[in-house]
Amino acid sequence: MKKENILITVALPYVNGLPHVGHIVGSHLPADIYHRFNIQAGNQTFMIGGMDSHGTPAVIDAKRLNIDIEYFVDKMKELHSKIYKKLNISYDIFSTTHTKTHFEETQEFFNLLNEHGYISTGSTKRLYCETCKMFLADRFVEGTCPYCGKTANGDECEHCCHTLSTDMLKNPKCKTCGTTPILKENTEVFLDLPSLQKDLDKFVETKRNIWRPTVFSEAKRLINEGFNKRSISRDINWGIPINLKGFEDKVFYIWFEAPIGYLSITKELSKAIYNDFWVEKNDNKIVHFVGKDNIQFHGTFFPAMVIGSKKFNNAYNLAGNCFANYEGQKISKSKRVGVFCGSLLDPNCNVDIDVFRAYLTTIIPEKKDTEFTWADFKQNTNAELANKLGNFFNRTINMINSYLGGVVECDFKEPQNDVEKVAFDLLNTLPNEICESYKNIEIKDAYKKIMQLASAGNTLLEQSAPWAKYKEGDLESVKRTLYLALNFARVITILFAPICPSKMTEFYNNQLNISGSPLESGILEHINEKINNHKVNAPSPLFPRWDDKTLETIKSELLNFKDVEDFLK
Ligand code: B3M
Ligand code: ZN
Repeated sequence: MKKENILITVALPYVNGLPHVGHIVGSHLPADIYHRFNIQAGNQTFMIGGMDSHGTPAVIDAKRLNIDIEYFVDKMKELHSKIYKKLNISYDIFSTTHTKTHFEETQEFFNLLNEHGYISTGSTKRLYCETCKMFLADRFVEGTCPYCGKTANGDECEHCCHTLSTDMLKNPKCKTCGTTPILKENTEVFLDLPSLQKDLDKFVETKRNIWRPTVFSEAKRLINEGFNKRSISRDINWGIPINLKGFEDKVFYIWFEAPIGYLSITKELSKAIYNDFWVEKNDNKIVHFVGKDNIQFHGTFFPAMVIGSKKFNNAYNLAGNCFANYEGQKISKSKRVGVFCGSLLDPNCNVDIDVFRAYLTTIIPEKKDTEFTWADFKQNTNAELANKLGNFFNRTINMINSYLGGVVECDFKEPQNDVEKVAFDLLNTLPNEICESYKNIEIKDAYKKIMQLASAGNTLLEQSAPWAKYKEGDLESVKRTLYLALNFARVITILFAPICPSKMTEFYNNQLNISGSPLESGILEHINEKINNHKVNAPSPLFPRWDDKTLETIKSELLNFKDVEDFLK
């Protein structure tokens, strides 16, 4: 297979909060699994991310906590990094938009857009708070959403996901003091989206069969609605100063500069990688992983900026997800609905990360909204991990030890009966299908098929009954069955490793007794090879079953809510 170069970007989390499971399944986890799979496939793959450190959310939070904003964003980056590390998310770099590199990259990007005539200035009436003596940008104001009637911030409605501008809010109020703002003339910098619309539409059309249907249709819907010029300046003193005469005391709108963070963070990783992906014209692929509320910006606004730059490359794919809910409700920090990842940093949190990742993989909202429930978490752990996969592994290693002294040696040329034939065919076809699913970023599908392999392994053992054959003295049959079972186990271990990296590595080395890593570069080129004349080690259970008490313990550890203030004291 031809090798590819892939740059994976993960939506840059806002600095004003810690991630919850919705964020993890919406971007970080699928990106990580895709990253690990591509390394296995022998592709040159990088994964980048970082803190979205500017904008009104940061200002508001630092003020609320009464701490220096520089210190605040630094600390938040550290906390986020720790959480992703704990979850075994394999970032090559997790940086921030608050770097010199990013300031320069943003200002250069702006210059390009300006040179090509896509920037204009003008004055507009904007909400102004006479008590606070300031224009109320984005989250400094809240009011009633014109689309759904619920309370929304000035930049977006969390309820219906519409992007808003502050003037669209009904009954606006200053978030700091509650005053009803007045309209006051303000000078602003605009990005000329209408002149980019046609080229954007052309670009999006090329994605008809590449982007997921949900992502493609959302971008098309927005393009068909049409764009106005979009203000990219904000009247706050935290962010990247606008490098345009007369506007130096304003900063860039966060959604203008944050996506440029993908470029600057790649540059921090390596100048050569930056050129290779963002500048050179070649077959390299950039793939964005984003949650539902980020689809519009990554499907329209940012690609339009990239087109307008006439220099940089747009992403090849946009893996936009839907929402993950929690026990029938929308995840909400203010209502404490959901699992929030601050809890993972508590030293007493002993949740097995691979078991957690495995369940989270089953609720990646690839095609539609999904649901986190404790009952499903337990069910997945017991029925899939323990009973299906773990049990198959354990029985296989156990029987190889009991009946064959730990060594599988078998001259298996072709299947000799129907049971063997079914197993042998699956062993030779399913792995390729699983790789296809991973490649197409259909990770849930890959998961299901891996479990299908484990089931097929169990069926093989059931129907061949090596324990009975052993008693009958038919050692040849025992060998044939366990040869197949061992090879099933090897293949499953490698293919499940992107999802459960620690457990699969442990099983691969310690029980299957294969050296190296199941995640090593290029390993999938050998996926269809068989091992033989091989000695395994002693068995040991990999995935313990949970009873209700275990579930309660896990639940209390994961629901041990820890917010920013718990770490910044
Ligand atoms: N920070 C929104 C979010 O955290 C935003 C993403 C930026 S990606 C360039 O959901
Ligand atoms: Zn709304």
